[in-house]
Amino acid sequence: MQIKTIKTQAFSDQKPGTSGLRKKVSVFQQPHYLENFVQSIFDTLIVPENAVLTLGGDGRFYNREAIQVIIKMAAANGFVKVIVGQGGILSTPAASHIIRQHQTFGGIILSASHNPGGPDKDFGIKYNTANGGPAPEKITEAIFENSKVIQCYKKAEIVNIDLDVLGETVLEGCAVTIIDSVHGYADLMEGMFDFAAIRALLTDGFQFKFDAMHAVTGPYAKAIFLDRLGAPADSLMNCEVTEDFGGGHPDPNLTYAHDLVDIVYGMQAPDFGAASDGDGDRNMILGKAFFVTPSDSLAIIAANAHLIPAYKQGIVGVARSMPTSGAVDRVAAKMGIDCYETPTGWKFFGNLMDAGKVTLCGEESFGTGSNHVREKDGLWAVLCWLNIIAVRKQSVEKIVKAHWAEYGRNVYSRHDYEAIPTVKADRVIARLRHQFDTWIGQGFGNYQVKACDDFAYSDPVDGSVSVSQGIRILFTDGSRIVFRLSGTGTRGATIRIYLEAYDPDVANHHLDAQQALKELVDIALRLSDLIAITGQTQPTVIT
Ligand code: VG1
Ligand code: CO
Repeated sequence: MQIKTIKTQAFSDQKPGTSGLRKKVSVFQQPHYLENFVQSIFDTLIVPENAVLTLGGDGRFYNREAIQVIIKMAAANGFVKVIVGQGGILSTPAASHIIRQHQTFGGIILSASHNPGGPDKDFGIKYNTANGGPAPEKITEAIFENSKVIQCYKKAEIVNIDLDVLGETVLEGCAVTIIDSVHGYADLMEGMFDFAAIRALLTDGFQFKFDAMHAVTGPYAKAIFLDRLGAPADSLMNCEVTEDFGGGHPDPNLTYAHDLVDIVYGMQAPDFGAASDGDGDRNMILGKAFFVTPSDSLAIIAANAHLIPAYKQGIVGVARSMPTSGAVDRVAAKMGIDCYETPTGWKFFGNLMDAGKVTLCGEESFGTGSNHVREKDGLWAVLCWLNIIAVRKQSVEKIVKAHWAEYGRNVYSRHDYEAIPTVKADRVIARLRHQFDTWIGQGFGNYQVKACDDFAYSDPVDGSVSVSQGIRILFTDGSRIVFRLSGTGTRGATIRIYLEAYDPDVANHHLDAQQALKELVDIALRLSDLIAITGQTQPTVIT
């Protein structure tokens, strides 16, 4: 195999964010841009002999081109084999599973997740390690350092691989294997859940609707819900993967999954609705005209996990990202298991799962998962709910309200202010950081501040410390306001305000979350001075 060493110049903007490097497609299309980042990944790793790489993406625009480039670079950088999902397709959880199942050295996942796709939209790339999870911060930081000093990259002079034909192409020194993108993952799911009970539910009049949002879970949903579970074909919507995700924003929340939301809140509402995001790791769970917050979903799955075959022996512990509501903490306390609070991003859960400290984990951003892989997993969450419903034979709303009655309700919402000029967003955060000490002990309306900090996390497994993970204002009644800057946006900066009010009283449970949180919103805006600094009077997205 001929290997070409190509001279290049460093780009200064290749710092991986919460979940890899995300940029506009046009940025990735600059000469050497993708190659530089991929070489920076490989330069960070000590690739052993016989190393195998897993490779796939969510099918968005530029996926196929990037895969051809990465195959050539992996071959030139000493990988003896690259396992690629057919058509270049692998959902993020499926890629995590393949890394683990085939014990590959690592994997490269091409996705900008819930960000829109298309020639003038977003693309992304991230590296996952041998445990199947996103590379930890020390690796992503090393990749960034390498990207700043890179001078050349290596590419094998080989022909493009036909990504659509299953099987192995043996090139001199490196084999490329195209595998079925869905099969192994569907087997994993079938082994974890009570498919017979779910099949009985779905074929017995229970109305189910799943929206793949024109993104990667389409083929997975067909294989699992139609072929293996016998759901009627019209249970699925938007299940053809297109390079621009149907021109939509593949983010499963009440704002962007409007096709599904209209149905679930309409005259012919099904019993259960669910959606997943661009790369298949997020999920939204809905009942008949009823929305389940992701934080509640995590808590309810934890409380009912014993009903699912994979967890019938119980769960060892749970973890949630810091901004995620404390609903799961209450379940853990009652079960007498540990609950960990980590910074935002799935990479922080990996160590806890590898060390056997947690079984389930989740984030308020529509991410839920378990130790079956090392990524959040949208379809897995949907199957959890279907399995729980099949056993409990109750509606989504009934299950949630019974949960609130038992544990109290953590009323929750996130307000996002997107596309703010970076300097202004930084000013909002800097101001908060500067002032929060003075608020401790002060009263604001019905709320009194107990503590404030800038969240820092010390990993209980490897001792690594991550600082500046979000400003927390904690009130004496258990309510919270959290401010954080997004690490996944590609346009300016995004300020996220996370609002949580603990409500122990069942009588208030009919309350609309936005109403219940109104006073906290006012306090958040007042303390941050966000409107005056940014000029933005309303959040762009509320979830
Ligand atoms: C967002 C979410 C975070 C999630 C991350 C990646 O990050 O808030 O919880 O882990 O996206 O999810 P940020 O930094 O923009 O708040 V995905 O589905 O984009 O891989
Ligand atoms: Co995602």
